[in-house]
Amino acid sequence: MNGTPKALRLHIGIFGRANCGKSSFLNLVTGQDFAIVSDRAGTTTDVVRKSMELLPLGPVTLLDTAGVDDDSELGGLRTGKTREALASADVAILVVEPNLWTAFEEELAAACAAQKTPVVVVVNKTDLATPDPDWLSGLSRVTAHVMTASCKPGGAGALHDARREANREAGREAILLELKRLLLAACPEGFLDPPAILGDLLPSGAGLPLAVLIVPIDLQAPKGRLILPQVQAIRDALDSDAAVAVVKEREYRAFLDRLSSPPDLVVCDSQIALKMVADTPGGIPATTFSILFSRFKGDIVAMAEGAAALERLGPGNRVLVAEACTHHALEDDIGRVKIPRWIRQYTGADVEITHACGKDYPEDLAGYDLVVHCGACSLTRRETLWRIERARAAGVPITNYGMAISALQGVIDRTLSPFPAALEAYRERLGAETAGAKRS
Ligand SMILES: Nc1nc2c(ncn2[C@@H]2O[C@H](COP(=O)(O)OP(=O)(O)OP(=O)(O)O)[C@@H](O)[C@H]2O)c(=O)[nH]1
Ligand code: SF4
Ligand SMILES: [Mg+2]
Repeated sequence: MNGTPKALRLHIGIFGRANCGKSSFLNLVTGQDFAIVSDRAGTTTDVVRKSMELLPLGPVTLLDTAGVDDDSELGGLRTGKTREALASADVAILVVEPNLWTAFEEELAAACAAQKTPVVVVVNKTDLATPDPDWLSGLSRVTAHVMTASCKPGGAGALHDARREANREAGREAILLELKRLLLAACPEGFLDPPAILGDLLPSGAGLPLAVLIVPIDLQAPKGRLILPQVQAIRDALDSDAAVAVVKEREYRAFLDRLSSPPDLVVCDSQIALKMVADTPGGIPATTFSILFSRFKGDIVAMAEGAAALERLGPGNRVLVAEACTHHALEDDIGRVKIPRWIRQYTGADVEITHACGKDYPEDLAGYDLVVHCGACSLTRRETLWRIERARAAGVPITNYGMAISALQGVIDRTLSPFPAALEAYRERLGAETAGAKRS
């Protein structure tokens, strides 16, 4: 499966000895009683497939398999199917019981290693026995991705006990979040391949497409060069057999007037989005570098939805402005000065704004009403997706600087127009936010 086209869904196989809780774990992940669970070893007799959306990984197929140590009559066949599932898995979840690692687990791990399938070990049934710390740390020789879990079934009357049900749901959420973290870290590179930067926004077929990039050459621009996102956008346009013109903000309008036909795409620095939109005739797809990179680096739909939360910020609300690297703050620093100022001007409220730099992205985001993240140029796509996922798990909307600026300047409908799914998500969320604000 190496080099798998990115459109394919990630296949996650669940393996382990009979009765260790593979089907229970599948049910926990899906949130449904999908696979049959019983205390009789050998319950799962064939591979059970369940496709679902597992954010931030996207579409996945989970494969629940028959225990590999099953020695019943059907064992050989089942083991054969389990073997087939192992061959087709892009990531293997190895479910084990606390302090139990025998030849079966060793053989499974070796089979995964032989075919270079990344492994996540889930030590299940931790409500029955506590894993010995040495045993647990010894698993690092198999994989760096190890977690503990309990899929303990609910006792009689549990469904009627609201508190117990809430606790169980919280436990499920915690297990799911840790699983997502490990899957994100373990999954093969190909599945996290970023989408194009802008090539797919240009027309293909007859004619030479033209992208116009408006870049600021001001005091904050590095001397003698362009910054990385600008260079990457140029390269992507060239890779897409398009022509690309780079122009400063001041010359942009005159440049447009010189063209005999309109450009196919205009991209500008977020901070001049308002002017770019005013200068760009309607009908020309127009966006910002930040919005392009919110897609390339992370999840544009989540970031667009998050921008709608600006609408309901009011006094006492808390916003986290997060930057992925530490840098010397400039006088009119975007994260420290401009974004806080614009948010307060827009909302007319004394919103509380906290900053987090570098690796200090808080573990617990639950106390915030919105996270506004920087462009994350120093983070990998995996890292950015994980930050977005943590916000999502805490129920906190997240957006990025450029998306927020477009919303605060009132031009986000235009700058999101090349991305219909993101625009729709923004509008839907905005509708919900404004309805909520009117009610309260
Ligand atoms: N206490 C406890 N019981 C669990 C846990 N996970 C699963 N079980 C129980 O263990 C038994 C086996 O669970 P299954 O999910 O059917 O195990 P399996 O690995 O799919 O089993 P096979 O399909 O037979 O290979 C069931 O009685 C489950 O309720 C757990 O974390 N804690
Ligand atoms: S966008 Fe974020 S990661 Fe990139 S330089 Fe700015 S603060 Fe650092
Ligand atoms: Mg089973």
